[in-house]
Amino acid sequence: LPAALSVAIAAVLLACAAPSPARADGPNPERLFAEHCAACHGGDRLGAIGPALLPENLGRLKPAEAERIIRHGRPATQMPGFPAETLSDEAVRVLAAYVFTPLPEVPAWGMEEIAASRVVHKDPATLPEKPRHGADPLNLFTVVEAGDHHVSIVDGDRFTVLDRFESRFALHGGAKYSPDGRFVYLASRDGWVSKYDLHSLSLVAEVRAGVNTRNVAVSSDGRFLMVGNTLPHTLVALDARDLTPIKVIPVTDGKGKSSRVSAVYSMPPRNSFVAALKDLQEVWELPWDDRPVYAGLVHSHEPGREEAVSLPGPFPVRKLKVNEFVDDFFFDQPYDQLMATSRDGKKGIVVHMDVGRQIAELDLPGMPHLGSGINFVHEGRPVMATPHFKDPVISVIDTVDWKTVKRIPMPGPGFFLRGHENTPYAWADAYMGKDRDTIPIIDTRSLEIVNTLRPAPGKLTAHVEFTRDGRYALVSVMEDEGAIVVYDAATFAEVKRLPMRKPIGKYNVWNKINFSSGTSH
Ligand code: DHE
Repeated sequence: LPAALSVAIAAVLLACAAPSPARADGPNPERLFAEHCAACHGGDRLGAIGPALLPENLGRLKPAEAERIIRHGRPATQMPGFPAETLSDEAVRVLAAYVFTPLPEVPAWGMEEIAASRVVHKDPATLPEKPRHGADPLNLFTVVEAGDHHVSIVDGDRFTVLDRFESRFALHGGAKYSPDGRFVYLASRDGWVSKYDLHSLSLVAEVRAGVNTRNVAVSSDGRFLMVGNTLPHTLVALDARDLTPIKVIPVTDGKGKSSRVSAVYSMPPRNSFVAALKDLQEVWELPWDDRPVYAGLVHSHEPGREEAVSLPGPFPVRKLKVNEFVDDFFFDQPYDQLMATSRDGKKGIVVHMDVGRQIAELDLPGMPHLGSGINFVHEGRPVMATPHFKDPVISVIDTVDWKTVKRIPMPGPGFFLRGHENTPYAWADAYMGKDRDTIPIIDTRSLEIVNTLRPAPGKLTAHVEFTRDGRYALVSVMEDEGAIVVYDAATFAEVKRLPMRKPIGKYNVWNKINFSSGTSH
């Protein structure tokens, strides 16, 4: 049913995308797009696995850069390069120009459309009080299988699959749980948010909160979800009970410029969501309780660049001006400070959330993937570690003086990193390198690699998550005929192998709801 609904919506959206007139000479842009781009970016250019390709949505991208990306691909994404045998120079130019051509009409996606998209599968009042399975409800894993767009719920003690259901097309990013671990929320790249009940193992409700979505966050009081979109340029607050939309917040600077959202997360100690923006040099904080956490803390950062507070009503926006466009960010463990980078920048920045401005710069070349960072204590100092998309290193940074403690050499540039309070080891990958079938394991005491696993030689292997007690580590062999491989986290011996269809991420309930220092936010 979800797939059928997706197709129906795609058909409606497609109807909005009238083709531009065919050119009499030279390559035909619509035909080229349909042949080479539509499978990932949608026949209507509104996005699917890949982002929407519309001038409104290309933000900081320049036409020459678009041509380079078409030819050479984009690192750390699923965007491949198209060599000269596939696309001539002229075809590349035509395609790049095409994506900067406005659609006659971009579909509106406001309160009305969001509310109309909502599907209620189960009346929340009919859900059981206790789990209908014998597994530890706080040691379950939600596994996203991209191969056939399914989700598996895995018992984290017996390593068996309790349920497997069809998801929306192209789920992306971490599953998010209600604070009690009872419900899981999933977001798809094309804007669908699904709520699933881990007691009855059934879908509760779904809503399409955007046309192209980055991710979803859950308030730590469990009442709200906040969805960050790249199309339209909005943040959307949902009622966590049944996914009813509460508020659509336009992401603009108030002077006519709008922005895609890079990501939104919750900051539990502050009772607020924080969102970073791709096209405005601002970080936004949106409190979910009725007491603005920042009362009296409105500082100016530079003359003429005052921090502004706008939008009365629920989710007022506190805007922090920063010196970078933020693509990727991370928090220190107390959630006082935010580290952020722009994908094309050489430096990172640190924003102190109470002070309300940038307080430090970070020396972080090589495209760090801060979203995959972890926190731990090294020689008595709080540090964070992050892989880099471009450099074969893991950087370890002191989160007090913001100095680089070490750049640990790795077999290749990586994507993800995971740790856990009950193990001294952090598990990485070499996703972006030629040894992409390896899982290097770092001892957080010596900051050296102590073991390298190769669960399925020749097959892309990445993304690790621990059981709630940190005794076992689950690793994804990310191939269509892939697997989740369970390892003993102390001896590194294989314990079990569960066949899966291109498993990407997996998320342990306990680790996520307790904001484990070794897991993602
Ligand atoms: Fe992700 C998380 C952005 C490409 C798999 N990725 C996230 C999050 C963001 C993000 C903002 C945090 C969401 C959350 O948990 O709330 N991802 C991006 C990109 O900008 C990038 C580089 C380009 C893009 O295509 O958007 C990108 N990501 C990918 C992939 O190509 C991956 C490997 C496969 C896929 O499914 O698209 C991929 N991203 C993941 C996974 C997570 C994720 C598995 C969750 C990690 C976690 O442990 O929480």
